[in-house]
Amino acid sequence: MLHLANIPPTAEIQASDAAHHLHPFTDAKQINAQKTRVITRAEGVYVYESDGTKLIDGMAGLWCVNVGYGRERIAEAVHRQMSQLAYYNTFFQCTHPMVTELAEKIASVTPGTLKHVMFTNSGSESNETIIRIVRHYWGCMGKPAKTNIISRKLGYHGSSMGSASLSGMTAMHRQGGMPIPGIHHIDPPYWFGHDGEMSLEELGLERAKQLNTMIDWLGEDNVGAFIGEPIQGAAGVLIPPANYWTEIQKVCRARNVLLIADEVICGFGRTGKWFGSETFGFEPDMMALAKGLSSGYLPIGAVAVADRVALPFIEKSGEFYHGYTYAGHPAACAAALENIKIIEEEGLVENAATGTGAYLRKRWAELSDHEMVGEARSVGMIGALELVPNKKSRKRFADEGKVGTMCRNNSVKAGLVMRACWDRMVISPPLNIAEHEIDEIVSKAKVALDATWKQVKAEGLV
Ligand code: PXG
Repeated sequence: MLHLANIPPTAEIQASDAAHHLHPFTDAKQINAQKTRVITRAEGVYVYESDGTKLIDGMAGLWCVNVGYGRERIAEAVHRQMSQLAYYNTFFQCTHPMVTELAEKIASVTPGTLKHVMFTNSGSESNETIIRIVRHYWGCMGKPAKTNIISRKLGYHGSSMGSASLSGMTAMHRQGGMPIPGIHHIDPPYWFGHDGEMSLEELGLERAKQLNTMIDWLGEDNVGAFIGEPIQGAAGVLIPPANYWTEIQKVCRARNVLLIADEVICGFGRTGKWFGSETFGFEPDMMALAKGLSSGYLPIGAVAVADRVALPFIEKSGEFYHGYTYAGHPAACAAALENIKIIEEEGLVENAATGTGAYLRKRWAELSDHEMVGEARSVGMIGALELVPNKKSRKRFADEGKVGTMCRNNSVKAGLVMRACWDRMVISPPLNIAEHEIDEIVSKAKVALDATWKQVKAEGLV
């Protein structure tokens, strides 16, 4: 294994970080006062801090390191590619072997007729590209008013103006002119969080009905697309009722509205099939991809487009005035190709479904016995715990997010990276995790839950 020499002392890194580095989704004043944790290396499912602290990474980085850390063969593939062709663009009648090979590979692993791929550098850019394609597509089809796009509250689609507008996070919208015109949000299919007494199936039907009502309200000729994550990750792993996506698909097809799956988290095996839309039985017209596409080894994203959209679009679009300098970057494509080879060779998709994924789901479900856990849910290798003051009801803690943050801090103290989405604790580990490592996640999660419950009671939060 390679070791990087000359890492400066931790205090020096933290001081430099505070002085010069503005972090994403962070209160800078608060973090500078607290000091950052410095991660210096990672191997398998473990990350290491500068002081040697070892953490088991229940989050695969940020929902992305599907093949685990330390894959020398990805580093070697990138090195080979950079030595041969470090960069060239794919504008102006040019292409290169890596980008065509990756486009063909994506077309082969995606279901149905998603045979056409436009490259980006992130999930945000993939969704930004989707907004551009939807609007130009309908313009080309002689329906230029179909500019409106419907998404869900609590959805997360990225942080650029368009993708943050698609996102249903009101705190983001409040920070500056969002959503942009033409984006509308309906309620998410979040059973545990809904205030009423609907069954799962009733909730699935009701949410699809909401989509239909929104289309009625906007007018069918003004609605271009509906977009959603198969499982809403950043909201706290909201797993929809089994009938939800098929009902949504019925509405989209009946109303001539494109159906778009944001597969940035769910794609590349996370849910036990290659794509979350396969797990939930629907056929999107477009997919947003990123994260697991390269397991985060290099930044790359993509939009996969089905024949029924791509073929008429290609025929009628003329020049599509959209694209990024680094789209289809040769080194990022090399990383993605090697990553997909690993997923295939090691059977990581099947592993998430029936191998260690099945073990993870069994062990994760045991956590529902804990006094503070209202629900322990999971699919494939993604899961969540609902933290509640009284497990007999779905009622929340008064100050939403406070207890989740406590639990997150206790979890890191116990040696486990588990993320808090408000009061929902989530995991999304590398897909090659071993059973004994799952045992470690579950036992450390229990330690964190116990410590948090004690604190909650001591502070009178129940
Ligand atoms: N779509 C989905 C479904 C995502 O989860 C994006 C798009 C945007 O991808 P980029 O590559 O532009 O970040 C994401 C990203 C969190 C968290 O706090 C989640 C994401 C990003 C940052 C933080 O859980 N997901």
